[in-house]
Amino acid sequence: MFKKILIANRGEIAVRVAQACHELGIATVGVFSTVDTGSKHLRFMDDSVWIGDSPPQTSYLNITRIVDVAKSTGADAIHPGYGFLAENAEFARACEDAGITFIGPGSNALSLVGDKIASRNTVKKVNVPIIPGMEGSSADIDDFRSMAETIGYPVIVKASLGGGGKGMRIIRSDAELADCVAAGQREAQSAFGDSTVYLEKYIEKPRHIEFQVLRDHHGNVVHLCERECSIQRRHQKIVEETPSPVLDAQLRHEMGEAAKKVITAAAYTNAGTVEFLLDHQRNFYFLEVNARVQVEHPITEMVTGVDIVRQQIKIADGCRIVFSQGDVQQNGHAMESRIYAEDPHQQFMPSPGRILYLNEPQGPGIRVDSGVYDGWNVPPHYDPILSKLIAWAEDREHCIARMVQALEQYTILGIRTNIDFLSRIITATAFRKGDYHTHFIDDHEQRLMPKFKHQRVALVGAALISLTGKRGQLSSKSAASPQTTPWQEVGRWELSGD
Ligand code: MV4
Repeated sequence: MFKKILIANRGEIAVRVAQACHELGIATVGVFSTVDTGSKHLRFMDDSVWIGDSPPQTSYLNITRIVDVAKSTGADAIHPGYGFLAENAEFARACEDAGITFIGPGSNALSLVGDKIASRNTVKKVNVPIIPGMEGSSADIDDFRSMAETIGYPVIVKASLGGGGKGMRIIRSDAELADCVAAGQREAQSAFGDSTVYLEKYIEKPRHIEFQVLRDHHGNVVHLCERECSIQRRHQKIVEETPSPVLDAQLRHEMGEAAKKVITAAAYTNAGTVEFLLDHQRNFYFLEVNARVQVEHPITEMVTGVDIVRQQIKIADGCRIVFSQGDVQQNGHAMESRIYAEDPHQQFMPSPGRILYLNEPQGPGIRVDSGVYDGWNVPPHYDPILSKLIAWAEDREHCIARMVQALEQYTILGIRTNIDFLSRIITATAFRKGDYHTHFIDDHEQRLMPKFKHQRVALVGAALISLTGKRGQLSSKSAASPQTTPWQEVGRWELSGD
């Protein structure tokens, strides 16, 4: 087994990976940028090394520097977490060349799944359904036009090296086609350094369902069932759950087997996620492979009992997966809410700054994967995710109840967060019924957006209580102590009744 692993990341995922390392008796090397000198993840490292200035380009994306630190500290392997260099084939190759194990797929598999046109062709060969569309790009707009006529409008133009929605454009008629393809090419060039785009049939309001797969270096492959990630805003997932409210055993089996075929066809090893779109007739289509541990991996861990990060490390070390598909079971229901430092009142702009007070929820079935602490100054340079709140219970209704309570208990003062916004999603009638899709947030904007008026009333109320000293009247739950302020006593609260 590895003796020492460098964790090339920060925040909650670096903490998560360090914990898995220590459970396996593996030492950890943390890395940090200038602004991250006091970051929480470093408390979980045996050794920490400064890798550069605060901008990601000079630190967490600095391939040569990170490989050099791994060499000089004697690390045998690097875990990239998610984001930053996690799906960078050049980085995986640099690790391979330096004799350091990259904990993820090989650089060839990484290149293949990073190329949408190439992966569509690979997937098609093993008879997994792909969205009808082009199987190669073209420099000729007439090829786009004839494909659009064959599959019918609406169509969508996508960047071959794209992901996360960049370079995508929906085209609803022939009149828009040429301009949209050209705009897609320009956007792809500037975002990915490659202007290759292709056309697909546009699927209206699909559900996003992904399968977690593990594949070892001995050809063993298992899937750990699905995660439904349809609740997202601007291609950023916010709430995920498993099982999906819409899959039955038959469809789960078909999609799971398809996911394993995709991973095997790509000669992919380690943990990977196969994303599918599900349309209203319950047809599923391969979308893409995510070649990393995902933000939302904990919900799969909660229902299957499999520690995905531990499996990643063991697979990278050459171990066999010791359980088979028949051993994988979904036990109960799990849901994740992503806690972001962003302001729903200001178009969800990032809200960096000092955390003045932090109360993370706890209790039966509650897990918090957190990258922050009380007093930490959340820097503006990186993704604004603070933590992930995960709830587990024996069924979906109880899981929702636990999530609602835990969000209620979650207090972060000093910066703006999306916690109230998350509560409104979880308590929305359509969500409770499992009746949602990838356009849920747009379609329910009225109900989900915060209401300024009530916040102002709340602020005045709190100020009055503070001045008059009549504490404890707002909430019977709080045990007033002379050391605390009303803000701390009341936790999170909101006036309603519009
Ligand atoms: C689509 C689609 C509909 N039809 N492709 C968005 C991110 C990128 N990975 C793929 N995406 C989509 N591709 C076709 N042919 C709708 C989306 C999409 C989406 C997909 C998954 C989760 C959320 C989404 C939100 C909007 C659009």
